[in-house]
Amino acid sequence: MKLHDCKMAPNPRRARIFLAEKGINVEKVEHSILAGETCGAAYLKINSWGTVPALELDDGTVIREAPAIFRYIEAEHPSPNLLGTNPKEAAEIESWERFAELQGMGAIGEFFRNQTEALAGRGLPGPSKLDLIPALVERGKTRAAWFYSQLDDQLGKTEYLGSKQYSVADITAQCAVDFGNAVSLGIPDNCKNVKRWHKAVSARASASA
Ligand SMILES: N[C@@H](CCC(=O)N[C@@H](CS)C(=O)NCC(=O)O)C(=O)O
Repeated sequence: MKLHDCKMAPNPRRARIFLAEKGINVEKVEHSILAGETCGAAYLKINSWGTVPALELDDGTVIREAPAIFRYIEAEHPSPNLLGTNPKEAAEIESWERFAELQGMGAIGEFFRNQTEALAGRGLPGPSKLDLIPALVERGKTRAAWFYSQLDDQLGKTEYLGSKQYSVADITAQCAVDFGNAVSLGIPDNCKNVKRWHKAVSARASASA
């Protein structure tokens, strides 16, 4: 099994943290997004969507999309549980995990991508060849503020995002927040609950993955 990866990108980090939490070591194959390797012919043969992470199994199956990787690994290695232990908890975790990707990662990605010259002509991940849209920089910032406020409300009620236990919802939110930190969209000062939670998830050994 090997993980198609890009060390500086936030979505492959979701898979790396998940694997680290499970105590699973896999070979990592680095593909530089900024150098265009994920859109190059060699990588598109592995994953025609041109995205990372992708998990390649020993039989050649390629699993794309971080949540599909989570599901596969959790089924093969159930312990420690990261997707929820009963239907209600699993649903809560999945809703927050999706929110963290779509509203957190999505907003911060929109902010970052549309002002990054190195990504000109690559308006969306993968071989889209779409123009950047500068107006999405400001929109991404506004969306990110809403993401942080929703996170803060929830983390004022629960220790972790999706449930009482640490879960994949925390992993994706952590990757989104650290992406925000890296591109000057860090945790707003008034989001004390997000700060408390971020300190806790950052202290886990998996945070360095
Ligand atoms: N929904 C996908 C997101 C994957 C994604 O967008 N990955 C980014 C890196 S953070 C990527 O592959 N970018 C390639 C590009 O920008 O061309 C998942 O869950 O894996």
